[in-house]
Amino acid sequence: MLTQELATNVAVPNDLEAFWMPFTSNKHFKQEPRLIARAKDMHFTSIDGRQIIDATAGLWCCNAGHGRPRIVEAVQRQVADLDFAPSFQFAHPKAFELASRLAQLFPGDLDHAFFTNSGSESVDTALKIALAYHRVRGEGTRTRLIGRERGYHGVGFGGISVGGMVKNRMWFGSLLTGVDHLPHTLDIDKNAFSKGLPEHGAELADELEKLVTLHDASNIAAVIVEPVAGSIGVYPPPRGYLERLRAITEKHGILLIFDEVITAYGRLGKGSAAEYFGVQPDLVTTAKGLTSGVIPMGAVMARKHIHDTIVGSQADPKVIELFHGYTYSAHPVACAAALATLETYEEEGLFARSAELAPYWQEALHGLRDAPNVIDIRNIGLMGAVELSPYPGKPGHRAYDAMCKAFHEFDIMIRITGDTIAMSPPLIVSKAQIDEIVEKVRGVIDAVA
Ligand code: PXG
Repeated sequence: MLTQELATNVAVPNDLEAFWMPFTSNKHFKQEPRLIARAKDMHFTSIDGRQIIDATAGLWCCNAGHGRPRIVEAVQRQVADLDFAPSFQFAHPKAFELASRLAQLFPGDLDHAFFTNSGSESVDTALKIALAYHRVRGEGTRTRLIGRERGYHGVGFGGISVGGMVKNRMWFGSLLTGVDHLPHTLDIDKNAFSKGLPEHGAELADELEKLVTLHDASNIAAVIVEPVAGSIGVYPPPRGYLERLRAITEKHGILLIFDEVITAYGRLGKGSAAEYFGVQPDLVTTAKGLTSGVIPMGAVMARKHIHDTIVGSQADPKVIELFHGYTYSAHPVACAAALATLETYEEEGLFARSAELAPYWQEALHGLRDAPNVIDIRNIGLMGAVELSPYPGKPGHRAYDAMCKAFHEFDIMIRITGDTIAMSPPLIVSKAQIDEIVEKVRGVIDAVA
């Protein structure tokens, strides 16, 4: 393949055809590519040498920022020392060290970590653990899974079945059977421009009671929700909603799974949304910020009784208790990256920093209320969304144009979903950079008015 050298000294491919890009409009991208060469701290460097401020922490994952020395060095060292060790029937020390660290980080008795390589795998893992748990306890009729409209739980068949984003489901056949969905919680009529948690909508959790009445609790295994719906465009939960969901699931012996692929590791100023909201789920799915995006890795945190029930189910100690796992579960390089990431969070006090910045972020973001076509602004922690009205008859196009202009003309990376601009800067962002992000987003919104 021919290459050319540009401002960044990075070889640029001149044939973009072979890479079938995920969740991308391939045709348009390849006409007008957005290529990234390097990253450091709060910035990407585009292939033509421009500094692009990262308002999205990559894909909600680079919570410690980019090119952080401790993480880079840990990965370099680990890959030289132990590039791979199997986790089926063998192991390496860092896997145990990391699991113990995570057990301390997550609240209550979420004391056991099952390692995966992505959020999607974490979700499928958690759903399978939920089913196995009930079966081992002799409640094998509990097979139904309940998700929520507009939820995003990755792209495995389990995840899209409990997920509620129509485009992610409609092409792929019958999915898992025995799945129901709670209603989503966005109510722009009542809650537009709420700062933090919206006041209206806690009662939407009561829809779960209707599903219990319909199916009987004895057939329901688990409910999975994102404590803050991220991918759909940042829907903080209505005040009291998560508490109600916990009370109803507990009453009926249904497991509650929080999908914290976005919300864990400081995004809300705490180790987890479970801690932030003071609501104790039975299983927590994570990925992304676990390694600050540097190496793919996910972890499912399970409460003690779930782990002990499954692991304790076999009298014979030589029998495998859970027939599940991935070749790369607890990959040594990923474990090293995760440990160095957690150390970076701790050393630099990044969770506390995120909490301290959240009010500043909120006010800065809500300063966009008077920008053209803005119909709602939502925020919590260091997550934010600005919802725009669509171009007439062309849903999604206004935000798509915004993303392209943001990159090419305003030197900022934003995420979009429908006509919503979503942001989640690395937790190292400064107040001046928050101002810069908001000013650039205002320019972008003006440019697509
Ligand atoms: N659960 C949640 C809550 C997520 O946000 C996944 C599962 C799946 O993770 P993996 O690692 O399999 O992609 C996610 C991922 C976006 C965006 O722009 C969001 C995600 C991924 C890519 C883009 O909103 N979330």
